[in-house]
Amino acid sequence: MSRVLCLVAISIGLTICHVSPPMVVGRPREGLLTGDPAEGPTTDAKYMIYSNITQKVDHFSNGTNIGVWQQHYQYNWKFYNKTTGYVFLMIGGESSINKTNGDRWIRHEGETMMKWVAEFQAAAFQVEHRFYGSKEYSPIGDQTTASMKLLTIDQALADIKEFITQINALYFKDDKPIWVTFGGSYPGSLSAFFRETYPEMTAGAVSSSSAVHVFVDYYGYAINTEKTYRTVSDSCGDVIKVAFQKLITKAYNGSDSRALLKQQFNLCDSFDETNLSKAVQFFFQNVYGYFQIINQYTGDNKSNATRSGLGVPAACDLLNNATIGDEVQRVIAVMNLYDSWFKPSASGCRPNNYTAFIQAYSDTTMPNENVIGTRSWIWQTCTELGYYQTTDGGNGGIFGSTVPLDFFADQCIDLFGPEYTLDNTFKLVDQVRTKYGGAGTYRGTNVVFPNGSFDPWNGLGYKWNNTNNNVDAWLIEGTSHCADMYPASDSDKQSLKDARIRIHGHLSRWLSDAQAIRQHSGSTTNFSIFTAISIVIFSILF
Ligand SMILES: *[C@@H]1O[C@H](CO)[C@@H](O)[C@H](O)[C@H]1NC(C)=O
Ligand SMILES: *[C@@H]1O[C@H](CO)[C@@H](O)[C@H](O)[C@H]1NC(C)=O
Ligand SMILES: *[C@@H]1O[C@H](CO)[C@@H](O)[C@H](O)[C@H]1NC(C)=O
Ligand SMILES: *[C@@H]1O[C@H](CO)[C@@H](O)[C@H](O)[C@H]1NC(C)=O
Ligand SMILES: *[C@@H]1O[C@H](CO)[C@@H](O)[C@H](O)[C@H]1NC(C)=O
Ligand SMILES: *[C@@H]1O[C@H](CO)[C@@H](O)[C@H](O)[C@H]1NC(C)=O
Ligand SMILES: *[C@@H]1O[C@H](CO)[C@@H](O)[C@H](O)[C@H]1NC(C)=O
Ligand SMILES: *[C@@H]1O[C@H](CO)[C@@H](O)[C@H](O)[C@H]1NC(C)=O
Ligand SMILES: *[C@@H]1O[C@H](CO)[C@@H](O)[C@H](O)[C@H]1NC(C)=O
Ligand SMILES: *[C@@H]1O[C@H](CO)[C@@H](O)[C@H](O)[C@H]1NC(C)=O
Ligand SMILES: *[C@@H]1O[C@H](CO)[C@@H](O)[C@H](O)[C@H]1NC(C)=O
Ligand SMILES: CC(=O)N[C@H]1CO[C@H](CO)[C@@H](O)[C@@H]1O
Repeated sequence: MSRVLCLVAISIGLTICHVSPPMVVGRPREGLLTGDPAEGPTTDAKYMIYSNITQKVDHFSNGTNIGVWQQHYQYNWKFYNKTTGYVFLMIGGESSINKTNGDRWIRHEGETMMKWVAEFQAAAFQVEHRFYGSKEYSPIGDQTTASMKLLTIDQALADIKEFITQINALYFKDDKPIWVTFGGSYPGSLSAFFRETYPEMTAGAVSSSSAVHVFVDYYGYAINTEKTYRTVSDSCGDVIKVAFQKLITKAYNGSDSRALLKQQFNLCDSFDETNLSKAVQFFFQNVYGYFQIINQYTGDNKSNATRSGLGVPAACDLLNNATIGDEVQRVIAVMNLYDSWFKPSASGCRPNNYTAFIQAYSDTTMPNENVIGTRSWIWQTCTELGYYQTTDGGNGGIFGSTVPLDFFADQCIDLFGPEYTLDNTFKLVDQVRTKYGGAGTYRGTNVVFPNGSFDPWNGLGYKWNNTNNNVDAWLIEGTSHCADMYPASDSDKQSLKDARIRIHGHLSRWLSDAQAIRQHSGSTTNFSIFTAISIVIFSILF
């Protein structure tokens, strides 16, 4: 995908591929919905609807002058059976749904949700997240700081509520539909938060690899990344550690030494000698980014790259191979392996200019998907999510103390203005954690939280079962980020096969429970499961 994106970008005269590392605050440069065409059948176009609904720009303002915007959605009605009335919604987020294979979650019949769509004869929808679609499908049409204030979790959840309401009126007027939401990563958190906030709208929620415990200084990501590499091969972790120590020495050993690094790492830009500490932070963040992204998708078989072996074991084979050269050269070999799949720029050089990075993502005109998605994602991390992948776990870590909290704090100020301080981020992220309960006091019911043991995000995952609330959370041994969402294959680990069976078990229980209520609810057009459940509980108790 990134190869395609880079070519498109170049052909329209952009140099964006020169500025952006492979990962920006834990989000792949291309967002979550990248990947090759899934294997298996694709729903015929005649069953697909690509359209939009009118949404309020601001759901929480009572002003008379409230604008509207068009929210894009995709609908696959091939399997829908109105007798049972099931509707599954894949929640969008982190990128546009309107790109090559952006509709894969509701069109590729091998994707796990689609298997269940076919089995339960459900309608399948995907809805775009505000501020991730193109200019014409965005609340304001720009991404100035003033406009971005409308990019909040609360607004996104209210969009989903409004979406379901309008879709019911549009397609399911007399069907009394039963909705279930799905999502992975940040949209997985939305799936869980939606269940908590508007329980009357759905029967349950699947929340895959969701970091619901929003947190500012998530140095646990680096600790977990180290753990994955060491689990695969302890010596491989040691090699990374030696390499990073050598690199730290070289980076501070004068401009000649840095010029050598530029050459050795095939960097597009020289280190900025006028702001050395920032330049060195940026360099390390980018090198660390390769180890993050290789870990985050290791063994998930979601794309040609991972299916062909791009992952931690392959990286460790290189790192443990002294024939390649010293530890630093082996780190470069790992970066080359990644870049052989996802080219960092047209000429193949690696971005190394923080100023250019900031300049590119300061563009508020929504010129292309890369700028839109990256700017919105960084905004969300600065204001509500945190997720800063620092190396603040201490000097003992294999990545050293190379990426401090300052790096991310400066980024918020540099992109959004002086009021977006670290204090502000702490305050806002705390508010979100308190409001939705984080990993400790989540209040939703009928939710599953699968998380991967190799997924560096899992430290922020929901951690406890809550049988009273029918919340089930567990760790899938040996898988990484969102592995349960991708097409099943015979070669999948048993733990992953079991995880899908377990999610399926919950899903089918939510549906049959809701169905029982639906059958009893007479001719109510505005069917509310919550109200109906209360009635049933009431009638059981009395
Ligand atoms: C969707 O939005 C586009 C762009 O704003 C608009 O031209 C089109 O009429 C909308 N379609 C629907 C079905 O509302
Ligand atoms: C808008 O009106 C609702 C209901 O009347 C009220 O709860 C809410 O506080 C008002 N919001 C603002 C921003 O005034
Ligand atoms: C729709 O669902 C009903 C109830 O489960 C079933 O009897 C019917 O056969 C289904 N229709 C189709 C076309 O499968
Ligand atoms: C989707 O993308 C295509 C091509 O980039 C564009 O022509 C179309 O208007 C977009 N549609 C929506 C709904 O964003
Ligand atoms: C530090 O720089 C000096 C002078 O350029 C060079 O001789 C030396 O090898 C460098 N040390 C390291 C560890 O790169
Ligand atoms: C270096 O960059 C940071 C972040 O952009 C900025 O806050 C700082 O003032 C810069 N330092 C110098 C010396 O330019
Ligand atoms: C991925 O692999 C499939 C089949 O092996 C091939 O058809 C497709 O072109 C590949 N995609 C890319 C982007 O390399
Ligand atoms: C180690 O690297 C060398 C040089 O690239 C290669 O020829 C050799 O096959 C590798 N050894 C292993 C065990 O991968
Ligand atoms: C970094 O990019 C900025 C903006 O494009 C440019 O002015 C500056 O010369 C670049 N710095 C280096 C060291 O290449
Ligand atoms: C939740 O309960 C299941 C068994 O029902 C167990 O397998 C799982 O590990 C538990 N999860 C946690 C986080 O305790
Ligand atoms: C991915 O596929 C390989 C080989 O086909 C298999 O060994 C591995 O277990 C699969 N990964 C997962 C997470 O199931
Ligand atoms: C529900 C669950 O098992 N969550 C786990 C996710 O991964 C972290 C780190 O391995 C565990 O601490 C959580 O308990």
